[in-house]
Amino acid sequence: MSQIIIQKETKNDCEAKEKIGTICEVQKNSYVIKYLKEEINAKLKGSFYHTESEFPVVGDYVTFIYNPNGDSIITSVCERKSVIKRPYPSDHSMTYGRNINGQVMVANCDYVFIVASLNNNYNFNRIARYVSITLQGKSIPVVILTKVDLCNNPGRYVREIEELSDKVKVHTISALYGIGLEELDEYLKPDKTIAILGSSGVGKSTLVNAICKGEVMKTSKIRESDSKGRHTTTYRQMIELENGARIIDTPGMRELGMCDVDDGIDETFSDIAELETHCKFSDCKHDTEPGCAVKEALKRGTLSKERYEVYKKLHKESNHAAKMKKIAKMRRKL
Ligand SMILES: Nc1nc2c(ncn2[C@@H]2O[C@H](COP(=O)(O)OP(=O)(O)OP(=O)(O)O)[C@@H](O)[C@H]2O)c(=O)[nH]1
Ligand SMILES: [Mg+2]
Repeated sequence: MSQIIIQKETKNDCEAKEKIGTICEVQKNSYVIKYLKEEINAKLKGSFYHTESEFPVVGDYVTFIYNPNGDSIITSVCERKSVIKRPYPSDHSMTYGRNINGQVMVANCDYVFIVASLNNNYNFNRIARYVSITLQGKSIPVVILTKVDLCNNPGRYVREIEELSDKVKVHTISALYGIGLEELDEYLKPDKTIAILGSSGVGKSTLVNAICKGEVMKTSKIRESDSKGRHTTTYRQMIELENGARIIDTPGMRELGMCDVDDGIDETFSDIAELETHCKFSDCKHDTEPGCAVKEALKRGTLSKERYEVYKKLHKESNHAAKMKKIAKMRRKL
């Protein structure tokens, strides 16, 4: 269909008219744009390299000038409705890098599937962190606990995630044995975009293949010695399902660092954020101050100590990121 449309246009028409497509793959300096049903290779317009404009990421809508004889040219990135961000790999690059606000990994996702496997990979703090980052970036977090076929007591983990936040849904699945997959249909609707995030080896690509009912992504066995994955997926890739839903498979991450995501943390732990508004002093540190609603809830047992510790730890990290950003801003002004 799209091919017909593209072929009908004369060369001059194609060069003159800007089109809008979606970035479905990024590799070093080359991009693949999904335009109708076509995949079009593209490069960035030179001005991207001389200005502060953000480079496109998978999920971005971009304007481009179609070139039937070679790489098309991306001219701009459309406004993003949601992002998943992380800090640049080191404090150094965060300070001197082109964007001190952090590195956008994927854009315009309606849902983020936060994938953890139920064999040695489950880590409550890590999931809380992913949820906060997702909410901060304006996507909806969905926790997917995979490899349920290898776990005797999945209910324990499900309850823990349900108690983490009322903003989060949780599903247990086995992509290998087709267990629980039908529960995901509610997200896989036409025009919805879903990013799949999680550590290497948890079964992200196996899940993509199960959803697509075919081997779209390469998968490989985890190491037997420590159950860790082998970083099989090496770049982010968007796959469109027949019904028009889009899934973005991503490489496994060792750790997802945090930018300043205070709002996302407060949204995740909305009960604690709400409690804080009842403290006598607005700048209460929940330490020795009188009239502290948080300490009172901890004493009464209506707030669990463990949950509060995770909340505090995430805020501490987020505050550090905010400080780094301030320093970077000041350095830029010098
Ligand atoms: N038992 C069991 N094994 C699974 C399940 N899902 C995936 N696996 C296995 O886990 C291994 C890793 O799966 P992948 O899909 O490659 O993992 P990944 O998360 O994409 O890993 P990276 O691409 O490295 O980030 C493979 O051997 C899969 O067969 C499951 O539901 N049950
Ligand atoms: Mg993979």
